Amino acid sequence: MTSIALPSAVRLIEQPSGMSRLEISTPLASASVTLYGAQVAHFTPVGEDPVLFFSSESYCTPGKPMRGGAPVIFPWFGAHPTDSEKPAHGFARTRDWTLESATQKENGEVTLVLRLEPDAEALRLWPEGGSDWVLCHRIVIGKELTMELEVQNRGGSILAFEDALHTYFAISDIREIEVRGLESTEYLTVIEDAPRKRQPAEPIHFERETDRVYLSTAGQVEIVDAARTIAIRKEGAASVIVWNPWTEKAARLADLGDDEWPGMVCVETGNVRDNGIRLPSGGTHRSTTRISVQH
Ligand code: TA6
Repeated sequence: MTSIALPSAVRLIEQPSGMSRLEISTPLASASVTLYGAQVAHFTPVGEDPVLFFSSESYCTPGKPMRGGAPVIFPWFGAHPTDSEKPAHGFARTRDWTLESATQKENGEVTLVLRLEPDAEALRLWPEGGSDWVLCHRIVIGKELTMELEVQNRGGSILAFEDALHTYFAISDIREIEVRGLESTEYLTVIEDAPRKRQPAEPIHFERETDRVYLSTAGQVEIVDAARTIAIRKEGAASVIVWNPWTEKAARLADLGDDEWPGMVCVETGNVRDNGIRLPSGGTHRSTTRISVQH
């Protein structure tokens, strides 16, 4: 599955199902990254509870997305804009990526770089993307988790895409937490009384299914839970998507346990809808998210 020399902190666990993953264990944190989808499935700093949620009912078979960790969304967010037959949230999360490098620093920090390049299937699903793009996911596992998506446009025309990290966070109870940092920010939604609204000048509290795309926001976002605060900082990611399915939608999701929805919240970072990217020929776009735990 890979010919890359792995540092001692990184082990390749090959699965007959094709869902090989890298297990990382250092004095700073442990983590698990699947080559399928280049997805950070688990991240736990030493001395902390797991930071990411991963559904016990998640699919773990090629061709199906995994429900948990930080799925990589590219080149479109949500349903395909014109063809409902195409996979929701694009195809990056259901493709095998190539491990380009795995390195470890003296302080224990591990950096992985995974790469996705166009193939026939990608061209079939996304003809407008052509064959001249490269998507890299650089993952740094330390006391913090850093995930950086880099898109290179090696073609001769503008490359238009959306990208996101659809990160699932482990929380005590969605009804008890609040999300700060999006006060007074405009958001899009398809499940409220208007498609375009504005967050009041107060944190987000959760009392029902919540599915919001916050636009053009640069600041830090925080998930404030009783026992800890999870801080999410970002650069090159103008959108923040906040989602919890609540009872009825959770019951419709075969890959989410009916009783799991209170223990998760998605706070996703990327560039979607009004914030979609139009990358000029020869250009590179980087979207970086840093996740840390504070007490
Ligand atoms: O996170 C926002 C969202 O687009 C929700 O509408 C919901 O569909 C969620 O993503 C999960 O999507 P998935 O395709 O992973 O089931």
